[in-house]
Amino acid sequence: MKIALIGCGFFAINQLHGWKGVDGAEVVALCDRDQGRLDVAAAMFDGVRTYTDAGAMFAEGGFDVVDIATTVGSHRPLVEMAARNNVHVICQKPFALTLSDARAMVEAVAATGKTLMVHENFRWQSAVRAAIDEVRSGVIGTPFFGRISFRSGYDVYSGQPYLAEGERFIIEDLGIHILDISRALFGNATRITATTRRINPAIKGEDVATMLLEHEGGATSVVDCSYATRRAPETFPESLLEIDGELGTIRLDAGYQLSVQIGEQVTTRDVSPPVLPWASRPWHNIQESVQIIQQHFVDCLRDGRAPETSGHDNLHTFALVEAAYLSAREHRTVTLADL
Ligand code: NAD
Ligand code: 89Y
Repeated sequence: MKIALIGCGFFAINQLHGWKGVDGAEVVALCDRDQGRLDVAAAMFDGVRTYTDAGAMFAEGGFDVVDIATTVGSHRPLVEMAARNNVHVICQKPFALTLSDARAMVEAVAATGKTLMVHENFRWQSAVRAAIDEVRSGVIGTPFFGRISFRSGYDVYSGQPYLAEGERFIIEDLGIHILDISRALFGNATRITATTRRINPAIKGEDVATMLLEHEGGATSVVDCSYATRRAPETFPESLLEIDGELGTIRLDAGYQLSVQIGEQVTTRDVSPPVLPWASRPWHNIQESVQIIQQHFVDCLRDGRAPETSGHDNLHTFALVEAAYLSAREHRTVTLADL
């Protein structure tokens, strides 16, 4: 698979390192409007073609997949450009600005018969995946309750200044991942109730969100996110999990400790992610998941199956984001089927 990447910014550097470690993929073209960022990314690859204009890159072609790593405002035009040029697409989260944009983007790629995956990587973090695998194995029976918790005081604004500037922050940026983990564990949600707060006066959007979800299978989950929580140990960027099933419980605790309890029997194992050669703490957890989701995408294309976080699948996660903001704004429970 020949890969072209658009948007060589803060996070794309991880994606570029990730692609180097993926079997069956080769980065052949890079695009960024910013020549300086383009040059930094291009230095990672011998003989890569570079462009400051995505249209020019598509016009020259020569790649099978476009990996869109820009911020959300450009996702719809770039996904639609990719569809017009008949290539497979990976697009970073948040997939779109609105649910109607997201639906149009999914339709545009579906009409070409190509594959669209949203880069929704948190469910692929190896520690989170270990918990998902335990749930899916049925070891604790049918889950009836879950808490997925992400609470931190880590300064995310210095690396991603735009996070401090948008009307929306934590649900759209981070909560989207945590809601997606909840879907991976418990299936689609039918209703959501949310509250939001802004604690940090230096930012525009909300930095705290607490969400209650009812799932189709009958489970209830609590998804809570905060970037206003000072605590030791600082757990960024760990998602902590508690899952109660009819036969037992699963917990992913701070420090990547996974416990499975069946009756009185508790088994705890260390599921710490490796620090890949190009990665650095504390981001290594996220960085590893980037390479895993990229390999998953290539494997899915090779096997002719849909990626777990296909564009179609991600509409459910994206709808939860929209519904959470609506719920918080109108102080009411939102039924997903109404969106
Ligand atoms: P960034 O602003 O650092 O980088 C974006 C780059 O895209 C910039 O260099 C900009 O010049 C370029 N760009 C924008 N529009 C363009 C266009 N039309 N054509 C060519 N280049 C264009 O942003 P970032 O922090 O790297 O975030 C990028 C995306 O990654 C966001 O959607 C963010 O939410 C997401 N992200 C995901 C994770 C994750 O774990 N999945 C983590 C961090 C960020
Ligand atoms: O942008 C966010 C993401 O997707 O993961 C963590 C992050 O970088 C900051 O919240």
